[in-house]
Amino acid sequence: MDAYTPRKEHKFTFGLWTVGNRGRDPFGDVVRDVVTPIRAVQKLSELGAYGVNLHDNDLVPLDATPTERDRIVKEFKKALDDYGMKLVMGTTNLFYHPVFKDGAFTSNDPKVRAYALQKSMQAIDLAVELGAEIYVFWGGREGTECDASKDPADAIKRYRECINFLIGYVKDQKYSLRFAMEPKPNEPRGDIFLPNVGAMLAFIETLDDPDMVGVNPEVAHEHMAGLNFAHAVAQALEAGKLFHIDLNAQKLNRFDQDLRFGSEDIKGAFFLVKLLEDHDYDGPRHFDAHAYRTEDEDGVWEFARGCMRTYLILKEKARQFNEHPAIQELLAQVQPRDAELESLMSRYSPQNAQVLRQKQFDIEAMGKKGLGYEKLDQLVIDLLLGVA
Ligand code: GLT
Ligand code: MN
Ligand code: MN
Repeated sequence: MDAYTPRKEHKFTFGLWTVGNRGRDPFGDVVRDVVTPIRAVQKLSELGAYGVNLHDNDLVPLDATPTERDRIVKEFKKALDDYGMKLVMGTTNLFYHPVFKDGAFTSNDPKVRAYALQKSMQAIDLAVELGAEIYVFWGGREGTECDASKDPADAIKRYRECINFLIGYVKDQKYSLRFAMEPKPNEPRGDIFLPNVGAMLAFIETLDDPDMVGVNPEVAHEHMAGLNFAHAVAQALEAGKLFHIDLNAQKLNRFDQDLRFGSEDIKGAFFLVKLLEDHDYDGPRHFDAHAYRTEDEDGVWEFARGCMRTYLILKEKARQFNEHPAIQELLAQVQPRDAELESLMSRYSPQNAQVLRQKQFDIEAMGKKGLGYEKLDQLVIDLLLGVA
């Protein structure tokens, strides 16, 4: 036990598929044994996690009979209770079976879209039965390689129709469930529709009940698109749309690596944690990542421990940043206040416009002033490297 030991109140969660990842990749087979859902719940609880997340088929095999389904669900519920764990988020696997090879909600084939809706309704029932309050949609197969095959505007319309249908279903069932949509630019498709947080936020506003739907941004996915993840998350937070978050790490311009949180781009990870903590984000912190393929089961638990530990170390660093005298002094200098100008700009009025027009600005002096960001950034580096 030290200051960086995770506790339930930190709201750390893991998908069953994350610690259950067996290391299969396009070039090689599985390298480690199955971690059953019950084992995952038990071990993650021991490590200090708050809960788990699942796809329908992470728990209930696609070909399970209704009796088998009920038995599996009962045993899983018992494990959650026994180990004081929550089922926080549910989602549908709409990408693994060959039926989804050209998309689920955006497939050209109405039969595939209808099956995707049927599967989603069942998966929603399962998630709600287990206590989930958040439901994620990751459209992994919603895209194309062959752009001749479908009109992308039609694809968006179909996507909207399906999400609206499920909004209707949830309301009709009186479930207390919010949706979180997860963007990704590519992989497994050549290109995926609604590829980043900004695109997703715009799409959400066109739905039947935008208030019920937010985003589930993932570090690796925005990085694959070459974007600044903290900026994407900030936009979602500021819009009240950060319903869930997938934390991991990723080298730029690579395949979706889903590395241990904070294992790459430590500065980016720091500013992300600082953002979440400064803004009192109180949703779950989900680690959507997996252990290196070199690892056995012990390595999987080291991976899980590492994700949570790094988050807590960065949280402490964020606290130190906010109290660091030299950093705060520099920030005060570069973030000046001007009550008169701020009030003038806060709202348009003909009077404000008139006053603003008359203002004199010494733009030569303003342009010449150095901002001290080299010093500021180095102070952050010193802090992160433990010498501040
Ligand atoms: C899959 C994907 C993740 C999604 C999961 C939810 S499944 O592992 O890579 O980013 O969050 O469907
Ligand atoms: Mn994810
Ligand atoms: Mn990923």
